[in-house]
Amino acid sequence: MTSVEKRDVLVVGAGFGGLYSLHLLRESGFHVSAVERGSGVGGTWYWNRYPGARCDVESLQYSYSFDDDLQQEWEWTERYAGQPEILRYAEHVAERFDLADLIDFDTNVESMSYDSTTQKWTVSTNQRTYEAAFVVAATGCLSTANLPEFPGLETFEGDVYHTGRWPHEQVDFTGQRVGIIGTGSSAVQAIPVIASEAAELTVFQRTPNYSIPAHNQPLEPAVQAEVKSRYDELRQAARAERSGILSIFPPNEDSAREASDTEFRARMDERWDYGGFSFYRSYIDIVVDPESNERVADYVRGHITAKVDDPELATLLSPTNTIACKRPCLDTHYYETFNSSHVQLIDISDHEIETITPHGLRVRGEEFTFDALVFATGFDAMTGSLLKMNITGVADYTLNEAWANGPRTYLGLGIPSFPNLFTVTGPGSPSVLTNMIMAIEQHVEWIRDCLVSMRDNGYAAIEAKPDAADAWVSHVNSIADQTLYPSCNSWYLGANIPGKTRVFMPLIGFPDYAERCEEVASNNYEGFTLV
Ligand code: NA7
Repeated sequence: MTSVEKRDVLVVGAGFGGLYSLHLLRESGFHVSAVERGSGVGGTWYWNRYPGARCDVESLQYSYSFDDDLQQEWEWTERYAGQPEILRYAEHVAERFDLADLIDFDTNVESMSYDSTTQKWTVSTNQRTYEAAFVVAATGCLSTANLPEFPGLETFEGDVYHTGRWPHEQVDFTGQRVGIIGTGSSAVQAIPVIASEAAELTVFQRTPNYSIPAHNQPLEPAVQAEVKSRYDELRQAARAERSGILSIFPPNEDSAREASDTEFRARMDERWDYGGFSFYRSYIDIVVDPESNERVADYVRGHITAKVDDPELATLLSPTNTIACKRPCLDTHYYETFNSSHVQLIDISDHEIETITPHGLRVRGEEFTFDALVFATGFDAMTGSLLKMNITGVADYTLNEAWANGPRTYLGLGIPSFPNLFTVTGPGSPSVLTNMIMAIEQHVEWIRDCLVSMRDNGYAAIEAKPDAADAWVSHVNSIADQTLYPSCNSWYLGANIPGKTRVFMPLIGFPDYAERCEEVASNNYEGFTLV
């Protein structure tokens, strides 16, 4: 008989959510460990090693705030950190806080089920079985790659890559004919870098995307020192922002629709020249008022037209949908890359890729030949990794059944019928609409406080109440419905995955959310049943 590893808490995932969970829960006296399907820590940053992979949140903000020595001592080198630097940071955190020994790597959860009698989870993995009173699913929001079922894919004789599962060894496209499918954030980052190596790069675009220049640059030591001298104050100010991200531009209540042409142009130019997501803080109503939205969209299209030499190509690269309802992209010379004669854009908005062939692919009745194919086709976001774990809760009810009509959580932290299971940055929480590390810290601290409170008060099980979850799902959707977010086929809605129920998954607005979580805790975990 194989032995069962017993834990107070089993954490699934060793990305930023998992690492912080391990640290805090061990510090609070729980017997805790983690399972991680990768061979190292870092989560998203472990898997997404594609050329040009970079965080769109500035490095001085996209970092842990929980330990002052860590935030003071770690030196970032660029305004936006690249994947290798963020991965080094995650590895440093694991080493600094002595976490690696708590992690079972190369360990994939195959199934887990809750026993209502023992009030424990049994978690089966490809390596061993665990029994834990609590499971913390720190499985990431963008961690299950979406590779659509293109017919003939297995016949392709060249190299195949997915941006979200990039190999660890250096990939060199020098002299190669490369085809890339997709024009989301990952592609927007990868295309300029792959183009700088490849002999020919062909981009297959189903929907064009709005992208704002990142204006990445080396981080001046004086800037870094200044931020570090006021870190606590800045972190606190960030938590008071809707997105949890601070901008050098103060928020305002102005409407883009009402601005004069001169005022509008000056403000937008200033944000464009500064770069980054501050662009979207220029006016309060960009994701609320269709006219304001269109005015800002048109401003970006003007830049695309100015950057791309061939007017027809500029038109093809110019989106017409609502700006910012799909996750906005930041880039370094994305549109300019299409001015190179070895880069071509193939518009497939009206044509599915018919088949992958041994030497390339066929679309619009035309055959394209490649040495390598790159799929930048995104993720089964927010629910994909949770549903893949084959989770069975009380009375043999599976998570796949529970979420057949979309994810149903309370606060994005708990799920009715699945007691003692917490989701870090789960659907229904601000998560991907914020600075993820900040959202992770808030969630993990809430979970730790909850577990300590249960231990102190002699409770063994906590479960979200069905009516609390129903009300929460309605709340998340009613907030989204007041905006333009649900108006296009984004992964926020699950609309990028064929057959996935269309439900707006993240909650807009971090500060109100964090306050609500605190209220719930101080009202003796209102909306949860404790036994
Ligand atoms: P995204 O943003 O989901 O982009 C995926 C891209 O792949 C997008 O352009 C899709 O076109 C395209 N796609 C997906 N399926 C197909 C098929 N079947 N045929 C052609 N094209 C397809 O994923 P990313 O990895 O770029 O970014 C995900 C997040 O990671 C990002 O938002 C950041 O938060 C970090 P579509 O738009 O669906 O027409």
